[in-house]
Order: sequence, then structure tokens, then C-alpha cells
Amino acid sequence: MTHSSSPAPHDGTVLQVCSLPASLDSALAAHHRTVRLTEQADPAAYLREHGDEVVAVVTRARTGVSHDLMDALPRLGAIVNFGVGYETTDVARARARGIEVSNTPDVLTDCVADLAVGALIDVMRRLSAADRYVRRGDWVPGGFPLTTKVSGKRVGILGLGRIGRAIARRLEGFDVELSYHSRTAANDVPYQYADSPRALAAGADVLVVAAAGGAGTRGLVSADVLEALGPHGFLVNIARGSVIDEPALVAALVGGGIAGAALDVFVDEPRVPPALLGLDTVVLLPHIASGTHETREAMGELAFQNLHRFMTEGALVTPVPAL
Ligand code: 8YV
Repeated sequence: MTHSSSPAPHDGTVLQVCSLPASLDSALAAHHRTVRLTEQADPAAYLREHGDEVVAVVTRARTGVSHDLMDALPRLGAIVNFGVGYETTDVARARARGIEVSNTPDVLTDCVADLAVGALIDVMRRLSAADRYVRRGDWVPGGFPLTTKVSGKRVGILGLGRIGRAIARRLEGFDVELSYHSRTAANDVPYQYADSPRALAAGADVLVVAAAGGAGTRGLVSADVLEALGPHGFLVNIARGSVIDEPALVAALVGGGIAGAALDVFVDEPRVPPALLGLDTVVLLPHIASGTHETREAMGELAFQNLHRFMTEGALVTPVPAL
């Protein structure tokens, strides 16, 4: 594992810019001069008066560090991200200023992959819908509709990174036919490579979106890709809402253009398109893929290790990949 090199330890303020799990919050306060920006009566005034004291920022996937905040911190040397996604921070801009960025990869891979498989089974076998059916008392007259078999189906994975690969490994146990699309074909997997998202969708019964968020993947699952998936196709998204053309997804779900979707992420969280709320063919989850005690503790520990090593040794543990 390579570490970014900032030779000297750092003496300065750690700026926490969002709420964080209690254990990470406490560790930051206990070991470093940490200021919570959200607790400042006038954050802008704080930044004007003390911005030059800040050497590190701790943030989370959905918050990131804005250009304005980065510009208000002339001595900033590191942005430590609680979460694997970091598209909310302009890494190129940070690196141009010599600011290193870390995230928390690997420690959440299992939970996100587990949830993806669970959501896939849920939406195809309509588990959540069946639970509501029983609770409503509809079983008395009976007649819950037949659903769709999971085992043996064709599954296309959009984005074969750590999480996409973990999902694929899990699905091998269901004897599915696996294909994938990434920017480049991998040479170490037995799965069929599709040279575009549309080709992937056209050859799949289920499209699983596991691609990183950000400008490079925005709207990658377009109306055209959804049409290729077709009226018997299912979609699972555990990545970022931005990867899908959300209005097109809503139209496909409402109009029967696809058979169903399991969604853990949305463009404007925590707001969910209202048209989806009444659909029994949609599984709606509140961005919980990494949301287990074990995984959030591990993410917090890794985020703290990054911050602590930067402050004491001048290097990060898990810097984000080079652009
Ligand atoms: C975050 C996520 O952990 O890690 C990510 O990129 O999307 C989540 O699992 C959660 O949003 C905390 O910010």
C-alpha cells in the first residue's frame, strides 16, 4: 500500500465538517485539536478568523469538501473521508494544492455486497411487498402473485471494482450467468465483458449498479439503457443515485418499462421521487448498504487511522487512487 508523503508531522487544527459516528467523533476530540464546524455560531466567521490554523478536514461521503471550503483553508494538507465514495470532493483541485485525500475502502465491501444481493432477491421475489401484503391482512383472501426466480438468471454488473467483484462472487452461488461493464476489461475474472452499459443491459435479466459516483458516471444508466434492460428486467442500485437518469428510471418503473428496482441511493437524498413511494415493484432503502455496527465501526477506525497518521507521521493510510 503506498502512502502519500508529507514528510513532517502536522501541528494544527482538525476541522470536522459534518456529524460522524460517536466513536470517531470521540477519538478525534480525544487525540487532536478538533473543531466541529457545525457547532460554530458563525461558520464563515470561524473560517475567516481561524482557517489558516486548519491542517486537516474530516468529512463523509455525502458531504465532501467544497471548493469554497478548500479555498478558506490555506494550510490544508489532508481531507479524510468517512466512506468509500468521495465524489463530493474535487480531488484534482485538492491535489493541485498538495492536499491528499483518503477514503475507507475494503472495510465496507462485504456489507455493501451483502445488501446488494439481499435487495436483488427482495425485488425479484417481492419479499418486502409480501410482508406488506400479510400485514395488511390481504393473505386472508389470498392470491399473492407469482414472482421471478433468481437462480440461473443473467446478471450484469455495472462497475467491477471491489464492491462489484464481491457482488459477483456472492451471486456465483446462485448459478447466475455473470457479465459486467467497466471502463476497461479485467483479465482476472471469468465473467463476460460488455463493451457498453447498453450492451450489458441488453444481455441481462438484472442490472446491478456498482459504479463509483461522480461526473464520469453521471447518468450512465440512461433511458436507452433502461429500455435495453426491458419490461422483464430488474435494476439494483447500491452505488450512487447520480449514476442513473432518475427521471427516466421513474418513468420506466411507473410505465412498466422495467419490471422492478431495488434502490439504496437516490439523487437528492433523503428525498425520494414521490412517484416511487406507491409502487410495490420497487424496494426503497435509506442508503444503508454500509449501515451495520461492525462496518461503521471499521470505517470510523480506518478514517481515524488516516487522520492520526497524517497528523503524527505526515502520511495517509488509504489515499484515494491517483486520477
Ligand atoms: C457511507 C457510502 O458510508 O461509503 C460510502 O461511499 O455511500 C456510505 O456507505 C455513508 O453514506 C456515510 O457517509
